Amino acid sequence: MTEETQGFQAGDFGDQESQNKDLQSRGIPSKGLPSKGRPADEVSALVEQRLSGDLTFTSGNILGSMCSQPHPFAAAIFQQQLAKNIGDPGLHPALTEMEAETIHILGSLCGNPKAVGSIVTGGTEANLLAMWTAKNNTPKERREVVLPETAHFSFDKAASLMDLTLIKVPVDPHNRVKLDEYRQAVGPRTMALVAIAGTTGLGAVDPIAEIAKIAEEHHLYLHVDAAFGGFVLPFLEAAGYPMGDSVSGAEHTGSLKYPGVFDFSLAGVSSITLDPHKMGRTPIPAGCILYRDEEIAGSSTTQVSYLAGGKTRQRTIVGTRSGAAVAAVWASLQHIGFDGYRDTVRRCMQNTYFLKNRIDAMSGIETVIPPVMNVLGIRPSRGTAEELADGLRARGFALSLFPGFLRITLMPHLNQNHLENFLQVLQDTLQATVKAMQKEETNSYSNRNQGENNAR
Ligand code: 0PR
Repeated sequence: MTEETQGFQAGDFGDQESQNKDLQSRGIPSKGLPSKGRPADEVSALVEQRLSGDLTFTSGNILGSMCSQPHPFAAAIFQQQLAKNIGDPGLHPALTEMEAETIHILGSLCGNPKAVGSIVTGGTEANLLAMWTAKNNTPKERREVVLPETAHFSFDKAASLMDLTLIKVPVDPHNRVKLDEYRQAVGPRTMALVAIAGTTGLGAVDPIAEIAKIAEEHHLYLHVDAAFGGFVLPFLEAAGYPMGDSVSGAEHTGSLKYPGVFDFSLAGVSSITLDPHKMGRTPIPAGCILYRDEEIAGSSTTQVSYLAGGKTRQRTIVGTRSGAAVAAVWASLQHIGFDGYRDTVRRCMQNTYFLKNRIDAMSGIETVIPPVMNVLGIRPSRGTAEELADGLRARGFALSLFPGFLRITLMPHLNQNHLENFLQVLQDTLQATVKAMQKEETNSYSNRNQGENNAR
């Protein structure tokens, strides 16, 4: 991190005037649209200079993001197809066919070669689409969504946009939704059920087989958010991490018991979100919504009459849509293949266990739950998670902060050197915290003594 960006808070947009002054003091012209365009090499150097303060995946300092450095081949294809707008399929019939094939491949990976769907901007759009489709398939007296309290905030956006009521169900110590309470939350106003295959905070997987049974019993729409898990779970077993049986309620005790089936092979599942731009190694933006069949998906279709190629339809929230993303996802699937994804997952899992074991052996820090996927939660035994996050950030490392713990995502861009480096910094940060605390304790002790002496 450069000195210039150190005081910048995420989400703090700052005030424009002082930002402009700051840029000018660094010799960077900033105010508005220049009347004459600047030469490309000059602007290119400016872009580099302006953005050099951002963290990069390749440095190994980003440990809390669910995105990664895209596969170079996927990035090249993206670049090659930049001009394509798949929102106008009449212009790009071949690309439209390629999207259908991509959906077929991803559907097969999720237990249903006949799935239909779209490549979208990411997990948020996919979850919004799922809730929209559930709404369109359900009478209007039913507007409640039952979901785990760990669900991603995109469902809060869906609720706000579509006037839905979210019934958030607590989770157990393994971060899986509590089934009895989930069952009790289902009622006459329930519109849809949501289960998560890879929670945002800890990568946990809900008991999806049981939830699918509830969906079947009550004829309810069930959406599975596998934005993260969709490109991990199908490869775990082949990577050497055998899947346990979630139906029997097997707990993840750290003895390599992994979650069971999460996908369309469960009859109750109506739709699935999975994000190529997370563990699928593609450039941003690339999410995917899969529906079990045309009957479910059909309700969210908008007919468009005037585009090239005549009447067409859209089933996404956005209109103009990146065709480059579609080509990049298709090309990644072809180039990386099952074995490539299996190897990526294996490497990420090995890194996860490497880090977990080293952190477990360290004093002053512990892991939150045994990892289910390549997501690790850690919390300090002294001081708060916020303090630890700040300490690490001051030393250049970015982790995600959740209530009471920090999230490390062991994404494909991380290697053993990065992790060794991080462990050293983690150790230093923890020691610094302990020292600061000891100093504070000594100070308050000597202040107290001083006070008592003065009183005598
Ligand atoms: N569902 C789940 C389970 C998620 O974890 C996320 C995002 C979404 C849906 C929404 O996906 P999009 O962000 O693609 O719309 N999970 C990450 C998170 O919130 C997103 C992320 C990725 C955030 C990279 C930061 C980052 O650097 O942590």
